[in-house]
Amino acid sequence: MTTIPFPDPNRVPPNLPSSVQTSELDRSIPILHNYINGTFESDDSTISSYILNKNPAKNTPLCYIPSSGASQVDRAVKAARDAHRLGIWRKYTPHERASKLYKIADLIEESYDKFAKTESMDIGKPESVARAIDIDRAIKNFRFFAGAILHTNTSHHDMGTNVGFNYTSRRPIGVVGIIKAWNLSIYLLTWAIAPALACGNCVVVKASELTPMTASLLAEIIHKVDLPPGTFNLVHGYGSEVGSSIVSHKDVQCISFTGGTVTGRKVGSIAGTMIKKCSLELGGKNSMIVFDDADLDKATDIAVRSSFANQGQICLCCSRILIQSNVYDQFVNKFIEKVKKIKIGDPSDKDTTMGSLVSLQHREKVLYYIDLAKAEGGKVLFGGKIPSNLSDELKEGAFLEPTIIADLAPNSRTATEEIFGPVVTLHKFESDNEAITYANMVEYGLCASVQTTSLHRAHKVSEELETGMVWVNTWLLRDLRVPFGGVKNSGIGREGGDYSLEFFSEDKNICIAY
Ligand code: TXE
Repeated sequence: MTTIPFPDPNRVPPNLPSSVQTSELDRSIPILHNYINGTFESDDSTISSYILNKNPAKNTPLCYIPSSGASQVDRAVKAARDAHRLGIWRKYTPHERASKLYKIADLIEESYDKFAKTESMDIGKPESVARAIDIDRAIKNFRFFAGAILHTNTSHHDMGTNVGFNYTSRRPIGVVGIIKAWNLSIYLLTWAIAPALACGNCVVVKASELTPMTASLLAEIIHKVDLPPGTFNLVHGYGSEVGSSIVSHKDVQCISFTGGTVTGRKVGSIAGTMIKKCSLELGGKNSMIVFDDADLDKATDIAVRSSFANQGQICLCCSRILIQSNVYDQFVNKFIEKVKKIKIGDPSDKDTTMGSLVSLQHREKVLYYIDLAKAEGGKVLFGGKIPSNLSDELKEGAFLEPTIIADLAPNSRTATEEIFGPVVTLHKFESDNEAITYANMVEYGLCASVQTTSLHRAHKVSEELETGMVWVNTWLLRDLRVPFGGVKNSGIGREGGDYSLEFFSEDKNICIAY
């Protein structure tokens, strides 16, 4: 089994927030509580320590979350299991469930500003990005799947008269564990919570300990719409405690996970051993291929977004740009000119287009890779440093310049390992086949972006790429009905549209003899 190499552990600390004993809490900092069986557990005396969640742009305290463990998870799973057995939620008609999901979407929309500000502070992304992407999509996720269950259908197979016929009975699975990463917190959480609830399941949810806040805002909204107690449960804590307890709990029948491939392997191995349904949306090392017939103005606009959106912390970011050699210089000059216009600053400032990374530890990981790139012969054409002109308020933040590195071998570690930050490597290629070979030479296979004005080339190259998704002359243009997911070390399974409804359900074939 190929291992995913990781930076030098002596140089790069784990990407985890610190915790304090209950007795040492700073009572001026708010506490976000677990939400179990319809109750915010503000009096859980069994919690012995709390995780301190910080604003990564200012390195200032935002809130505490309970460092929960197996006992809190067990209570949450029991609540979900009992609720499912009682059957109030799963016996709602699709219309009744849809109306609750539409109500959740409406209440998120009513608190749009609060969600956007909170997500921005929690992750470090510009508030304008949280507003345009994350919160907009959270609302759309609930509305999309509320509508989906009103229009979906299941199959019927007729064996001919006097023989028999079959119908597919689609039912909820039961208790679903939803564990998501920090980079697009409420966006990823709602992408699984909405369909799981729409299909009649009960859920036990864990947000990343790095970005817990909008998950708690969602719990407040779900409490307001009055879902049957136990239908939705939120347990905060470290992944190694709460996440692993959810995955390994005997009464959790299905797991929807988004995160790193290293952790995804752990989750998948436990789910496999326990025969649980499991969807793994993992890491990526995606390529953008720029052919000589591409519109270079458009291609460089797309490259700025696909390289540096969310500070490069999106599994779909294209961190390797493969450029046909006869347009290489033109592309690079245009690309750098546009990257120079990126404005690093206070995420709450409306003019900011690049915020901070999610944590100082994660920035250390990205800086490690920039040093590795230099050691592997790379040349930093732009960026590569901690910005020197930050205000006093931002000096402690996890900021990093957008970084462009050239002259690395396409099979170098820097060009094949997931960095998950604002770093792109540039590589020349001669022929179409060489571009495809370079694009496919990584262990990941999430997505790719192909820039060409030749339809033939677009079809041919897209078919040859070992990825779950390809965008041609665009990037991250999303239709929620399409299959979303990767191949190789980017994960297993597809979510989106009917793929999600099928994943979060159990289909039973019932055959009736005439
Ligand atoms: O993910 P983790 P992290 C990549 C990116 C990043 C790396 C690690 O390279 O640097 O993954 O990121 C929970 N059992 N992506 O640290 O550790 C954890 O609490 C069960 C790509 O965020 O995988 C969190 O809620 N759960 C990715 C979630 O898993 C566990 C987006 C993800 O944590 C657990 C983010 C365990 N043993 C990072 N350990 C993408 N594909 O979008 C942790 N968790």
